[in-house]
Amino acid sequence: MATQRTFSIIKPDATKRNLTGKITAKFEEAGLRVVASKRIHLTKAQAGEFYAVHKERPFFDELTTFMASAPIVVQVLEGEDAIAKNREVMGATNPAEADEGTIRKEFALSIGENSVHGSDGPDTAKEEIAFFFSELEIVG
Ligand code: DAT
Ligand code: MG
Repeated sequence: MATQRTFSIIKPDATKRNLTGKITAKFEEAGLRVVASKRIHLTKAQAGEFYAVHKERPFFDELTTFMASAPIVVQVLEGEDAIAKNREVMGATNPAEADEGTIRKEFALSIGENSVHGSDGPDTAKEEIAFFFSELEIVG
């Protein structure tokens, strides 16, 4: 597996609790390199655009309200098999089902306030990176 890039969000529940550094350290310890990073505050409409794939789901309103409730940190992570590796470090969507040592096991508050987002495949990684970053902002 070659070097890959994936897209990550440190979500509002985590930025509010000042966990940006602790979560970033988990990525770095797993061999992922932060090659782009910025702190932003989404509008609810922007959160809806980003999570458009979930717009028919019952939790869509809760999800987009939450994602616009406080700042987030968006990052591009680079490394060997970065997409799968990031999903591994994140842990299961529901923290009650997440493995020991994962970010969600350690930090997530609930299935909704689950501290991190990570791309689920190469196509979504590409789309999600382009949603937030220009090529000039990504420095490998
Ligand atoms: P993941 O973030 O692990 O890729 P997902 O893509 O299925 O999970 O869902 C996106 C986000 O939506 C998830 O991180 C939190 C929220 N979500 C998912 N299922 C939910 C539920 N049953 N209740 C509330 N929020 C939920
Ligand atoms: Mg997902």
